[in-house]
Order: sequence, then structure tokens, then C-alpha cells
Amino acid sequence: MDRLPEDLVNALHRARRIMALTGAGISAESGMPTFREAQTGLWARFQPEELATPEAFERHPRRVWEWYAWRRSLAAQARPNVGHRTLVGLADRVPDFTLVTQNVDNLHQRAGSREVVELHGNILRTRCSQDGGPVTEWADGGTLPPLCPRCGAPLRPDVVWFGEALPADAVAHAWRAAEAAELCLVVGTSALVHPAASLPLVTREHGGLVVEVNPEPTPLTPQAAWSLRGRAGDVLPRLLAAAWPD
Ligand code: BJW
Repeated sequence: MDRLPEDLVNALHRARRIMALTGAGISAESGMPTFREAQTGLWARFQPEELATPEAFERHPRRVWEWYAWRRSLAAQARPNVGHRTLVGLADRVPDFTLVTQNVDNLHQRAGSREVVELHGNILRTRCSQDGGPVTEWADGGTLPPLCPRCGAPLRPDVVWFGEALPADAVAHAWRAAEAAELCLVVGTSALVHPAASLPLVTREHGGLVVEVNPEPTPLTPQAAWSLRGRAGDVLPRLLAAAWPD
């Protein structure tokens, strides 16, 4: 990416209400694998229907639990990067800023973002597979997955699998922010998974601008007022510095 368009920089500086929607790409520079990239994505090595569906958990609960335990350890070892930190800086400068993420890795929170709207849950949390209630402690009885201390059902990661409803409060919050946003900044998502991928379209339908940051084009690219080809860790700090030179 060469020069930043001046009208984009002005639009960013002027916007009072901004929503950022992030995906796995923003954590790629922290060493976290994305999902759909051809060589390196998780879905190039693992079958989503074998690991990220309720049916997979019913068939192979131990396999699914262990795969998420591995992912949890990757997230715990990773460090937030400059892309995550730049969104913290943006939130400090914009009167009404909402960060909506599809990521479950907790890196936005660790970078210092407050009030992160988590559409697909959080891999660090665990819940009961029966009643969905949060579980923070369980007996280490050797079974995997461990069992719910309240009802004995297997525990599962608090993430949203294909075919499952997203948390209603997060969806409602994200939808309100998308409708109100003058600018929707979409960072590091293939924009293939719904309903998350619909959020920038909601902003557009309500008269807001969509700005995409991604090294590759996506189905959202034709809808974006600006599509910046580059890595989040390169593009976001440049955007912030251009819009708020100080
Ligand atoms: C960089 C970069 C750098 C690289 N800088 N960028 C409408 C149409 C079609 C289908 C559907 C629809 N509505 C619903 C569906 C079905 C389904 C769906 O969307 N399927 C499509 C895939 C076809 N959706 C669902 O099932 C959802 N549930 C639902 O709709 O429920 C309805 C319901 C209602 C009431 C009762 C019951 C049901 C749930 C979706 C859950 C998704 N879950 C996952 C796993 C989460 C847990 C886990 O982590 O394991 O979420 S799948 C996976 O995809 C994960 C991600 O959050 C999500 C999105 O992926 P993301 O973030 O976009 O990553 P990638 O890899 O795809 O893209 C990375 C991008 O980064 C690339 O573009 C790179 O170029 C870029 N990049 N380096 C910037 N440095």
C-alpha cells in the first residue's frame, strides 16, 4: 500500500461514531493462525465439521476439547501486536467507538481494549455443554472433557460453532453500533462467515462508509469505500498517525 487517500484520512478524523470489526488476520502478526488462508490457515490442516460444530463435539468430545486446549495454549503464548494496540489508540480519539471482534483469542483485551463485543465467544472461558452456564473450576478427574461440577455434563469451550446462535446481547450491541457508525473499519477478516460479515453492509445501508484493511481482496471489497491492501500492523498505525498527527 502506498499513500493513504486524503479523503479517507479526513473521513476518519471527522467521524464521531466508528465501529471496528476484526477477524483472525489482526492476530496473524501475533503468530496466531488464521482459518482460511491457503497454506497456513487452520482449515487447511483441520476439517471444521470435525472440530467446530456441536455434532463434532457430540461425536468426539475429547478430540474437540484437546484441539481447543492446544488453541488456548497458542493464545496464551501470543502477545498483542501493534494492530491491536492501534485500535486502543483509536478508541481514545473517537467519541463513540465500538470494537466488535470475531476472534476468541482475548488479544484485544490484553492490548487494553475495553468493552470488546465478542461475537464468537472467548476461548479462555469454559461452559457447561448442557445448560450453557459458565464454569470456572472443575475437578481434575482424568476425564476429558472434564465434567460440569453442577450437573456432570461435559464441559466445552465458550465459543460459537457453526450452526449455533451467536450470543444475543453481543449481536444486538454490534447491530446497534453498525447502524449508528459513520465509518466501519473492517480488519483482517475474509468476510465469509455470517452474521458477522453482514455488519459492514448494515453500516453501508445506513449511509456509513466501509473501510477494509486486508492484504487480500474479500467479498466485502466491492462494497468498501476504501480497501487498503496491507497488513493490519502496517496500515492501522499509518492511518492513526495520518488522521491525528501530533
Ligand atoms: C490479514 C493479515 C494481516 C491475514 N492483517 N489481515 C448467510 C449466508 C451463508 C451462510 C450463513 C449465513 N448465515 C449463517 C450462515 C451459516 C454459517 C456461515 O456463515 N457459514 C459460511 C462459512 C458459509 N454461520 C453460522 O453457522 C453462525 N451461526 C448462525 O448463523 O446461527 C444461526 C442460528 C440462529 C438461531 C439458532 C441457531 C442458529 C456461527 C458462525 C460461527 C463461526 N465460528 C468460528 C469458530 C469460532 C471458534 C474457534 O475459534 O474455533 O469462528 S469459524 C471461524 O471463522 C471463526 C472466525 O471467527 C470466523 C471468521 O473467520 P475470519 O476471522 O474472517 O478468518 P479467516 O481466516 O477467514 O480470514 C482471515 C483474513 O485475514 C483473510 O482475509 C486474510 O487475507 C487476512 N489477513 N493476515 C490483516 N496481517
